[in-house]
Amino acid sequence: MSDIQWQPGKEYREIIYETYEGIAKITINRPFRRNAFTPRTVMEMYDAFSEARDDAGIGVIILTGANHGGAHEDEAFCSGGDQMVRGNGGYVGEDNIPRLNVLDLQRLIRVVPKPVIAMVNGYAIGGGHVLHILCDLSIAAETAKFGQTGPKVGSFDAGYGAGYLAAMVGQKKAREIWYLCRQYTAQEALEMGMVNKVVPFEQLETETVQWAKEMLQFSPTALRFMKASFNAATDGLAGLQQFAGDATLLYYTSDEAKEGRDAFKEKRKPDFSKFPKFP
Ligand code: S0N
Repeated sequence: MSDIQWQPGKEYREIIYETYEGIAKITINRPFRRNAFTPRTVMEMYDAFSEARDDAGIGVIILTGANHGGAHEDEAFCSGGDQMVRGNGGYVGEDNIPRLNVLDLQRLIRVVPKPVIAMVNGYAIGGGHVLHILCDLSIAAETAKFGQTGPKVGSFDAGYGAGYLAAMVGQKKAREIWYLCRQYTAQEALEMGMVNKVVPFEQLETETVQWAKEMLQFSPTALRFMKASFNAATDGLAGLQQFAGDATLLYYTSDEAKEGRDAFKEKRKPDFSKFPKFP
């Protein structure tokens, strides 16, 4: 897809984790099922996103799907939950426990304090469509297709999959997407405002990495606060918690906060008088 020299990272069974010059790439690797996710796929993605979050050398994360190498029109980003392992109370993994653990992953994509780009190489359908919606940015191949299928296949995502989608494309369009279960072209997704850029399939990775590199030149703290700020506007108290946590992190690095800590450890009264009371 490109000549970028990705370095292999932690090994998984159902995904691939790679890095390149401050960028982590997480690839769902189940092309034979259009990159549908099982509980294990989701657990591995959760682990990989945590890995990228904890690595101070990583500034941007890319989420994509593995190509099977056929016609570009047949490739998939992710086709949602794997219907073959869907039990009566969720998706059933090797431990026989039915789970809806993609919800944990959705939260992590939201709160990881680094921009996440969905590199949409093909079908983004069902729970896979929700994953691209949740990423900070989406860059799509011209041949990618987008849509929800819940009402057709007996499932629904009434959380981010509904409310956040509506915040993005508007109430009427979001209802159309869910009520009619149609598929939309990349160009239509661009016009709806749920994709940032559409490029020829062959240029997808180069373009996505270029976007990542541009962001890597900028202040990571500024990007972190902007992400938290956008989330705070849509995520209620959970969004505010993320924003407030980032403010606390910044405060911890100040001499003012250190004075409180040091005074406690030195068993003395803290002296905050020297710190400015800005207007
Ligand atoms: C993606 C589609 C449109 C591609 O069509 P195409 O190119 O004609 O390929 P197919 O021949 O259909 O597929 C090729 C092979 O891949 C298998 N496959 C495709 N998708 C899945 C899938 N989702 N699960 C399992 N297998 C899949 C096909 O069966 C075929 O295999 P073979 O060759 O052996 O016959 C088309 O494939 C399509 O429409 N796929 C289904 C899309 C779908 O309905 N997905 C599920 C939607 N629901 C969810 O994602 C659940 C949401 C969710 O996770 C969630 C949300 C909120 C709260 C909790 C949850 C939760 O459940 O965890």
